[in-house]
Amino acid sequence: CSSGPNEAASYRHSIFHVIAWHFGPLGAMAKGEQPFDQALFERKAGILENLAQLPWEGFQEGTADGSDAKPEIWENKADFDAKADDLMRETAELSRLSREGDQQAMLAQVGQVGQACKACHQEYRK
Ligand code: ASC
Repeated sequence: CSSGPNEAASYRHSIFHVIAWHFGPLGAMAKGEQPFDQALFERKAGILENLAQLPWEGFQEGTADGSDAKPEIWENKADFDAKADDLMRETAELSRLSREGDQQAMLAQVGQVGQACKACHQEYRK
């Protein structure tokens, strides 16, 4: 797998791509664009809980070039890290709720995860 000069950026971008792949159907279920499927939801929520832990080690100093990452990430690292924690916490909650099987709570939590994605993108993605 070739990754170009900025391997850290390629790494984290790949993870976010896989996260978006698994989040897509859950977002569609939450919007009523796809029928609710407990088994699928539970499987993807578990995957997302694990995936959410992976991108952050790719945000090394000096790896903004040629990526969508804004330099502000490294100027506000504590805030960025807090937003990373938010995604990890919200996806862990999604996974926990999926094992309880309360459909309404699960679909509401999809919104919380989406908010965690969005909050970071607004400030730190070009
Ligand atoms: C997605 C996706 C995001 C988030 C965000 C939620 O499906 O790719 O970045 O949801 O749009 O607001």
